[in-house]
Amino acid sequence: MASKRAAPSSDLAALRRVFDKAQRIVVLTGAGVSAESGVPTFRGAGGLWRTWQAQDLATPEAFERNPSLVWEFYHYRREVMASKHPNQAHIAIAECEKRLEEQGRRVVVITQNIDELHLRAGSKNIIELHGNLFTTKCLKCRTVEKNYDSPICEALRGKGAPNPDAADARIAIENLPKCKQEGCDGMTRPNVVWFGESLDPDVLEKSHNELNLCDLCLVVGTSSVVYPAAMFAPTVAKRGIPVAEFNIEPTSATQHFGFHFEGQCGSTLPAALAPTESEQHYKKP
Ligand code: BV8
Ligand code: ZN
Repeated sequence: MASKRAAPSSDLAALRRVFDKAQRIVVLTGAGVSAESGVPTFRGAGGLWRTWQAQDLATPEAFERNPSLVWEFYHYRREVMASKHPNQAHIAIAECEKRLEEQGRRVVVITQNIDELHLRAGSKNIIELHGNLFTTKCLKCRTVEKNYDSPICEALRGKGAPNPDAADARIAIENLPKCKQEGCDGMTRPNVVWFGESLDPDVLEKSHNELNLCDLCLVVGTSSVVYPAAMFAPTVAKRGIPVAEFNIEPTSATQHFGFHFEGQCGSTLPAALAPTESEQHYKKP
């Protein structure tokens, strides 16, 4: 019988003592960290676009079958971000990274999100596991391009409405977003990792390196159901490193962690990452 681990602690003072000593902190985030910014999560009520679950459209098969529909979905999510902003959780992580860097300590965000809110909050050490909503990949020359165009192409202007009765735009392939490389003109796709696609090996290697070196891991706003990200924090916990989960409810991974703080991470995370007693006395060399 596997040893049943004691229930996770919700003693913030105990976590803060661990945080005070930590030199290398990994913050693993999922859609829940952006929930209070108004960005719909995958599996919550907001996980629906028209009559689709996000994971029905975030696949190479869906793109193959109906690139116009998949581009409408990503176009909608890009346009939605114009009115969304980093919340107190993103800001607390970015401020903590900056403060601790001056003390020679490292904070790195490993995010499953593609919404760029950690970047916009000021985080510098960011690993995007599943790509980025504002980059495209050319199917012909494979170039990955940054792209903040709104709309990303004329044919998508005004398209992407999320309501179930909205008609699909049925855009011809030649009018979908194109590569901007000189003389290429190839068709592009969103540069995100779809279900059934492998993560970028460099991203995986960088992530494993940070996870192997960290002495504290925070897991924020993820249901821990999508692999391989779902294994990251439990693997750190198995190394005997403290792991603290921040979520509005327990998850399938909670049992692996020493700490679980229930609540909206826009409130619970800033309380956990605020300057500690000893930091007040830290003097820059
Ligand atoms: C892979 C980018 C190797 C796109 C995403 C069959 C065939 C092929 C693969 C598989 C298969 N079966 C299983 C797999 C593996 C699959 C997988 O894990 N599937 C799951 C569903 C079982 N994984 C993959 O395919 C990965 N690749 O394995 O490659 C391979 C290759 C070929 C064949 C086999 C293996 C690739 C996965 C990446 C998919 N892309 N995103 C896009 O965004 O459009 S995943 C997407 O969902 C997000 O990126 C995110 O990572 C993911 C999980 O969602 P969460 O972030 O956890 O969000 P969720 O809504 O679920 O939860 C939100 C949480 O926040 C909740 O817990 C909620 O309580 C909490 N919360 C809400 N509000 C708050 C809050 N917490 C705090 N405060 C709040 N205010
Ligand atoms: Zn190209």
